[in-house]
Amino acid sequence: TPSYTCFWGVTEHDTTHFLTMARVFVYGTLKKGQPNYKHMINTAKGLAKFQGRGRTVEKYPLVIAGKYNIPYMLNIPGTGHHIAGEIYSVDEQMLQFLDEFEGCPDMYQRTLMRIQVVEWEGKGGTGEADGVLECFVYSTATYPPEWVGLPYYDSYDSSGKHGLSYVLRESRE
Ligand code: PCA
Repeated sequence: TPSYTCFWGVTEHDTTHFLTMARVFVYGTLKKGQPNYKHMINTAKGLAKFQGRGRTVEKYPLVIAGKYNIPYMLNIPGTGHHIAGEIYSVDEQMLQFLDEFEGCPDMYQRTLMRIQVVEWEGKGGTGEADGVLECFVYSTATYPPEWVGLPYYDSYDSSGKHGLSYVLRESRE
């Protein structure tokens, strides 16, 4: 009987990077269909393997802020909504790219948060009995205080009815 090795949801078929894979939960422009998803599938930046959908166990304020209409999860647990997003396993190269791309640690800080798995990709469980995973998330604690007064969302869509269209990095002045 063949036995399966499964580390952080990465199966034997792609264990070449298993020592350095990290779980990342994305809730903003890095999600499928959003303006920066292209970076997640650019193998020149490293590897990102989609693992499923999730939502934050804690509530947080998700706002769209600044002149470029950037989505930010404010690091204020207990305020706002459970935030919907996607769970990826990423290698060290992609994690390094994402840190730089997200302006970490100035704009966002990457911290571990508990994520409830909503829908898992493919067969097999998460490796956690209760379906809750610790994932890295880019949220911010370095925001202007007035952002707390902006509308809070429970999921992000750049073309949502809020009408605040995201300005790509390459289009900013
Ligand atoms: N990019 C990161 C943080 C917010 C954003 O637009 C993400 O999608 O999770």
